[in-house]
Amino acid sequence: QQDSIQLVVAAEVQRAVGIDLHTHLLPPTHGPLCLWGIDELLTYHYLVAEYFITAPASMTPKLFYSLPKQKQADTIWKALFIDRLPLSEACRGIVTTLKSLGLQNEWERRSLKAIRAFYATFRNDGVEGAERFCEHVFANSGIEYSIMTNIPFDPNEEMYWKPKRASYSTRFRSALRVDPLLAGDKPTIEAALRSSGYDITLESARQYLRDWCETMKPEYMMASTPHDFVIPEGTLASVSYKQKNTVDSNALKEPFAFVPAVASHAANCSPPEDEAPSIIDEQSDFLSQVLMPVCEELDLPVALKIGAHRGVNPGLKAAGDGVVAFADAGMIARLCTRFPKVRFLATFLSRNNQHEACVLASKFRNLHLYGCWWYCNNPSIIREITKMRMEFLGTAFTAQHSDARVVDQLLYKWPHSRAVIAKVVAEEFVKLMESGCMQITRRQVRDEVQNLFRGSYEQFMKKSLV
Ligand code: RAT
Ligand code: ZN
Repeated sequence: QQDSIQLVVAAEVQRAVGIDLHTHLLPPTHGPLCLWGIDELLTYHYLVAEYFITAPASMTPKLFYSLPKQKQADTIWKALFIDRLPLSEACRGIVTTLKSLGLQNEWERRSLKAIRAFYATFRNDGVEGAERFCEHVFANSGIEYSIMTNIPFDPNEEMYWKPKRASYSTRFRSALRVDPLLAGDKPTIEAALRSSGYDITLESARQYLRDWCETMKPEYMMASTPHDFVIPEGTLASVSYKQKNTVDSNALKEPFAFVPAVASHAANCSPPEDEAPSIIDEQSDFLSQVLMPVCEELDLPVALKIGAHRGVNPGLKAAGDGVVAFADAGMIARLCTRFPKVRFLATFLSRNNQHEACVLASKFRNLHLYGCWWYCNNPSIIREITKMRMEFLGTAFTAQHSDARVVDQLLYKWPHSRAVIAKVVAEEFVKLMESGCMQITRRQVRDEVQNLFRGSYEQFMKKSLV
């Protein structure tokens, strides 16, 4: 019976049609912002970072980035796929993707030329070809739709939304990314308000968000918190951005110069809301005075990605982001308590935060855990995190999101994750059966699996918090 439960779980995980809760994918109608194809795959920032581990000293990041994209791809192909075996997770992903596209022979021959020729058959048909390719990828990865990362503060993206929102494929839904609000990045916020003709006041900042929500119709707001993001205990009204005001900024360029979250920073917090100035100034607290009120008003959740330290090796650009910062997970508890009507989706970058995250998710009905993010998106860590979450939460969490930047990546990130998740789920079912729950139906297996791939998220999004 244990063998058969394993087979049933594997089959159900395989057939589950999921929602990809966080990606950086944009629809083909966003023109060059929709990334797909072998050159984009090979220049994915995970592979750029891996390439530089063994790159010759003569190849500096500056030189690398000055090359045309195809040359960058050629360089990585030779170093990571011809001179070595593609053993890392990101490298193996390319092999899985090529196989899934029917390019096994081309891969075996290491013929980048033949692989490019395959993609050209789509590319030659312009947006239509891109749509066709996307459709193929979504259908084959078992994903109904992916949630984008839409950044209003990015002028490159703005043109696809304004003056008139372009209609785009239903395979994509929006999430409005608001990192500058959590980072207290006053210059960026002011510049965005100014360039769109808003006054520099807190009410205008709220209106700016409302207007973008009206345009993008996001499923949720989202942000990755700065690595030293703190909400001091006891001062729930406000957030402190330590590095901005109190820490020598040079110290923060050092990879390990993390500043511990200490309550003394409460001194930097904004005054309570009733005394809050309406003009944006150094004391403005964009989280409690702008983001949270708009989320409450529009009943929009906030998805937080917690624990990334950006620009650790700035020369590598996106590939240089992200020493994993152990975060103050208590700040999630403080947010959930202070804003009980706001739904929080959360995922942590540090493996060390995962246990605390599970405990917190069992304490707050307005908190939902999702995905194994970025440096946690490796089979061994997905396994560990998923198991831990199931032991704490049953299936009341979302097992995975892809974080894909290139459409084709759905063809490897999802199968790789499904393989691990299926094993973990089967193990948990076997444990349950061994404890005496012998009558488990296929329907029950299907429902529980479905929860992990979309159901729990959908229930969380619908549940009433008032
Ligand atoms: O995984 C990634 O691609 C990272 O670079 C980040 O984009 C991260 O996922 C994020 O959304 O901040
Ligand atoms: Zn991301």
